[in-house]
Amino acid sequence: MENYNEKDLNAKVDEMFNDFKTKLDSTLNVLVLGKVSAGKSSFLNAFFDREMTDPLFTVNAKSGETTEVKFEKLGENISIADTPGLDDIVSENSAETIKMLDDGVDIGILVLSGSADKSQKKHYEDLREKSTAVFIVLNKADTFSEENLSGVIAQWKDQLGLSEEEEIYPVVSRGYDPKDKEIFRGQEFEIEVDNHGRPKTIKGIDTVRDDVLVFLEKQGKDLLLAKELKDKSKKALAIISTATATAAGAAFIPGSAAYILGVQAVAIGSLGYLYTGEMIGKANAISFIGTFAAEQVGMNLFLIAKSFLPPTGVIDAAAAAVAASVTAAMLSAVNYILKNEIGFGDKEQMKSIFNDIKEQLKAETKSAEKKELIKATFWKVLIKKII
Ligand SMILES: Nc1nc2c(ncn2[C@@H]2O[C@H](COP(=O)(O)OP(=O)(O)OP(=O)(O)O)[C@@H](O)[C@H]2O)c(=O)[nH]1
Ligand SMILES: [Mg+2]
Repeated sequence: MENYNEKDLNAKVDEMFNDFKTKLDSTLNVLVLGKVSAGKSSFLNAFFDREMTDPLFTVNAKSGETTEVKFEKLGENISIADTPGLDDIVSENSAETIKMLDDGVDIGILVLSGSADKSQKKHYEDLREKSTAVFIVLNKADTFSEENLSGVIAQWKDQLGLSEEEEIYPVVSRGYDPKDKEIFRGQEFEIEVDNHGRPKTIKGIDTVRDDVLVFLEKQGKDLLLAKELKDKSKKALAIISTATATAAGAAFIPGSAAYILGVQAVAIGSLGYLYTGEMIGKANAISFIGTFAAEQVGMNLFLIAKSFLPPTGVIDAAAAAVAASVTAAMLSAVNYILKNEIGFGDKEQMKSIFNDIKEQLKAETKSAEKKELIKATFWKVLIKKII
């Protein structure tokens, strides 16, 4: 056993957990520009995973030209401005949106529709200037045939002066206009919804959102968006497999017990925030780790670390597999409890879920090599089967 002491372990875990909390205290500012009726409000509803009957932005409220700036907050941290153009923000003196521009826009989204025209270049340049990252979508992709779509995108790239590699995402955000109906053989039908209440007409939004999430992860802001999504499973799986691979990698480095505990505590905090939108306290996160990893409830960090981390000098792939399996099992158990809204009250139940998962993982990773164990993709495949 390495020379840890309780004080050092606590200090390291504190530091990592506080860093994580600070990141979540930040804000996410999203600014959307695009011409009238391009589908900006529809796109935002789809992007933020809204139910058809509960849109964030009203779609097609009135016919004719509307140049109003709309501003919405999602929870404490997310601000969204839905605007026809920056000139309108200034002329309307939209205080909240002006503040957003001063604070800094994280994500600028240009919503295009129809065939390419030069008029959107100004919007694109405004977004470039104001936002950390710009994403461009071609909405109403359903109004083009498959064959024409790539040509239209190429023309838009040309008009906006984009390079070949810069992406324009074709999307369909239709479904939030209360008057909109499906027409089949001349008859009108209501638009159908999926099991989360989202219109089934939506297409391509996940691809844009995944890329936005990849960008936000680098800024430490991905959870702010991910917690808004109806389907948490993709992000939950990413949190669990990344933390597990990190724990496996760290297990090869002597003196990393505190770091591994910190990784586990932060991952528990992340899962809690993803599902509930609230922060789990550090003490709670540690107590979960104790529940899972230690023989008895209420062990201190030192004993917890000792119970699953290998002694110095014999850190081999098998020992790392144990540290990783414990990490994967505890996070999968936390995920199970959050997903099924069971509550963390029943410690015996938590332990039993944990032990079942740990045994499965141990069996599956017995002969895995070091280079596999430290890969998040390796764990993703295994954990996906379990959670
Ligand atoms: N066919 C099709 N129609 C869409 C799509 N997205 C939105 N629409 C429709 O286009 C119309 C305008 O959509 P909005 O979301 O209100 O557009 P907007 O850009 O917010 O419009 P303003 O706020 O008035 O500038 C509505 O009838 C939508 O249902 C799409 O992907 N395909
Ligand atoms: Mg609108």
